[in-house]
Amino acid sequence: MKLPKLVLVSNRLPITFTTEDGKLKGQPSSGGLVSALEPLLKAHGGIWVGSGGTEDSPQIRKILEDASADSPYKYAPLFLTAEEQSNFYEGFSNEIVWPLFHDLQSRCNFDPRYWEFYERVNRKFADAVEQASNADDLIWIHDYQLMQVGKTLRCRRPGARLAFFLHIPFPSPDIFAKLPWRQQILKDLLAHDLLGVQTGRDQRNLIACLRCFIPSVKISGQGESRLAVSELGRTHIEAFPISIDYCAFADQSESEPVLERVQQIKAKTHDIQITVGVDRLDYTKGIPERLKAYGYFLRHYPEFHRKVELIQIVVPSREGIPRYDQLKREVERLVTHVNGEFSEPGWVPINYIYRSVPRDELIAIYRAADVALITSLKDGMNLVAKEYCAAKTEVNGVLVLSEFAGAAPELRVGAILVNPNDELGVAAGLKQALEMTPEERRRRMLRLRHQIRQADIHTWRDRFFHALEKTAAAAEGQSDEP
Ligand code: GDG
Repeated sequence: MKLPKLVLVSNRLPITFTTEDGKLKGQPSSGGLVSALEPLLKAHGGIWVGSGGTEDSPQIRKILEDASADSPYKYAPLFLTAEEQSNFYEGFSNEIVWPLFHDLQSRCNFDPRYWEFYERVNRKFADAVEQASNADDLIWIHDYQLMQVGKTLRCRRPGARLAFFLHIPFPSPDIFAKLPWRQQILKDLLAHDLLGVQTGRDQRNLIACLRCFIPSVKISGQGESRLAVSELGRTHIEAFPISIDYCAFADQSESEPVLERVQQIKAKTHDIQITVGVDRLDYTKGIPERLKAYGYFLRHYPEFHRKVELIQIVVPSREGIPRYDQLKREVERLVTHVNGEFSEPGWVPINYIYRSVPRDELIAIYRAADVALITSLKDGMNLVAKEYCAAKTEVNGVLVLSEFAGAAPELRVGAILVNPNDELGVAAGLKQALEMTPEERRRRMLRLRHQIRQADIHTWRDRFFHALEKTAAAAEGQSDEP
């Protein structure tokens, strides 16, 4: 397939700036969006438009220029003011859209000032994209912070090729209805030629919302690919479950440094079964719920004392936002509580790591872990689930996965699915995993690995581009068939 020139747009560039010993440094950002898209842009080339933060400086520009020179793709940064960052990102994006789209509407703060800034910053992104791109480039906008960029670009360049992918879930009409700007956001999304969401659940919800709040829209097609036709144009709506670079994870898992590190970890844990949890610090990931369920498990199944350990990695995220600081304290309190209740000399049931660890270390922990315990309250996909399986090249290990993660429909073939709100159910799922025979572990892990291998990030990209080609062809023929 001939791939178009790509201009990828996301809120942040995949580089984060930190100051170490008084020296400014650029580091790879962590998080699902970057994990998924970075390998793709590396292989494909193109331009990545995104915010470089709130401090425009010659040093930051220089770091980005140098990084662009060494990389197969180029960075096109824009910079926000502190006020924009606070109202657009922390405010509209993370106090409204993020909780609402994860079905946690009681956490929303519908401040009208946030909306003004959301519109303003989305226009600013559109300006940056316009400057960085040519008329026939494919402009691929990502995620909930940038739902209005396409609309502005469409007004300026009616023939532009515009695609959008939403990394988080799309809520049902009952929940979406709470948004004061619900109709506007839906109309903005219809400015794109192709609208990608993670799962069939999200596609159904989005279509139901369009039907409820924009009654003039005509929806055709069935199943996977649907077409929305309105006075705003034609938009294909399809589910594209995002994935990982399976081979890269599997290869790295077999590498010398990772194998050595696994041996070190195992030497220290002897006959203890390791359970792992890896999450950005976020209330949607169900970390307190997991810790409570783990506490319940230890309380009710004392035969597992000194036989299990939970390695819980929490990556700092959205620091400075009060809800996130509160969550950090809650997680620390629960870790202390469980460890205080059950620790013995020589055994601490939770090994809590509050920082981002290097990728080799992360993969070594996946490889060493007998169980991965993922309890998201709701999740667009959850790449950790897929990464864990890809790293298990010895075809062992058990995945215990929230039924509310976007990954659940694909991975139900081999995972133990749990309801994260059901403390007893999660504890039972963990017990089942820890007691599972090696034969059953192998059988389930084979199916999981097969599923992830055949639907990896490259397949995801190809499916997306293929859908875009079909969209363009259908538009030429002006058929109402998706
Ligand atoms: C959003 C959606 C959707 C984590 N700790 C470390 C580390 N990570 C990497 C993991 C993984 C990524 O961060 C987390 O991805 P998730 O998918 O689990 O979650 P979000 O960041 O919330 O991502 C999500 C995703 O977008 C993609 O569409 O799946 O639903 O919320 O790749 O490996 N990486 C390193 N050290 C760590 O300590 N190196």
